[in-house]
Amino acid sequence: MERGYTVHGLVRGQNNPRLTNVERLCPGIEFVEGDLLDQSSLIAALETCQPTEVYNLGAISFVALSFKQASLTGEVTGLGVVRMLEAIRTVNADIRFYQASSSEMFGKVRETPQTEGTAFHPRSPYGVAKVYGHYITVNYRESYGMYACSGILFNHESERRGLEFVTRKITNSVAKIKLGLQKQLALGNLSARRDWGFAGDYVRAMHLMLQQDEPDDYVIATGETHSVEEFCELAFAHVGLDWRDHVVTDERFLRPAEVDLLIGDSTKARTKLGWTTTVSFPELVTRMVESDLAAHSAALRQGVAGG
Ligand code: G4F
Repeated sequence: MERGYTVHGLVRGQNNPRLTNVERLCPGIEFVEGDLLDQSSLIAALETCQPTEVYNLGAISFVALSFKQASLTGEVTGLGVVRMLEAIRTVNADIRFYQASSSEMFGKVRETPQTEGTAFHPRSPYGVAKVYGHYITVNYRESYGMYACSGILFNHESERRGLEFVTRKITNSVAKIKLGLQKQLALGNLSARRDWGFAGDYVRAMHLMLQQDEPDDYVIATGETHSVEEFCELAFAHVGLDWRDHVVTDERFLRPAEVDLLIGDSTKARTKLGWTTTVSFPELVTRMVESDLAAHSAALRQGVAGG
């Protein structure tokens, strides 16, 4: 929107509770009804908005949930992509398309670091569905000459991250523990390693991909990897606490199959798109902890003021 775009957000369901959140965070977005499960609704949405660019970030994106709702994940996260591509082909084949592919496609990694050429070995129904989304995007580009790009994004975080994901779960708990609102934080696999970057930087990469002369696929990553344990250590230390005094492990948060290590090589994006990161790992942890601290402190003050 800062770049002068009119932005339409696709909303599904009768009374989607997330609508209020998005309206609060990004006032000015225009909403249009549509559902990745429903082909005709996507065609209608494109006919209404007449977009020049479509960013498909829609998915069941929580890996743990995908094990419990595997076929729904396939429908939304996988087949949803082909429905959107078909809608574009029907309404206006010149629309530029961005598919949010994921480093979860690398899964049980075949090489380190992972590049655009690394073979996929997904470890969850989510990862499998994303592999389908990735290849159908490549296929529509090759078959129909569509301007379709796939961004293979490694984990990207910010203070807007959902509380179910490990980074925000940690920073939110750190804030609550610091303020005396919570005592312990229960986590699953502490030794999993991720390449965590700042979401704002990654959104710039998505936009850059659609401004090139030719469509292509790009890995977007920081090139650093850190464990969940390291994330805890930094987050707790930021408020003067020792993570070992508060973190417990709980097998309920372990996954049937785990992705142990992710670290991306984004040389292609850095060279061809001129893309760079602006937020370091310690800065990312700090800004997320600070944001949760501010929110819980404010709520506490209001609670006290209101009796
Ligand atoms: O934060 P996570 O749930 O993210 P995950 O599974 O890496 O997926 C995220 O990044 C992908 C990009 O690579 C996206 F495609 C995807 O949509 C999503 O945004 O888990 C990170 C790691 C995992 O290894 C998990 O097992 O943290 C480990 N973990 C340990 N304890 C936990 C917990 N994860 C969660 N969510 N909750 C825990 O208590």
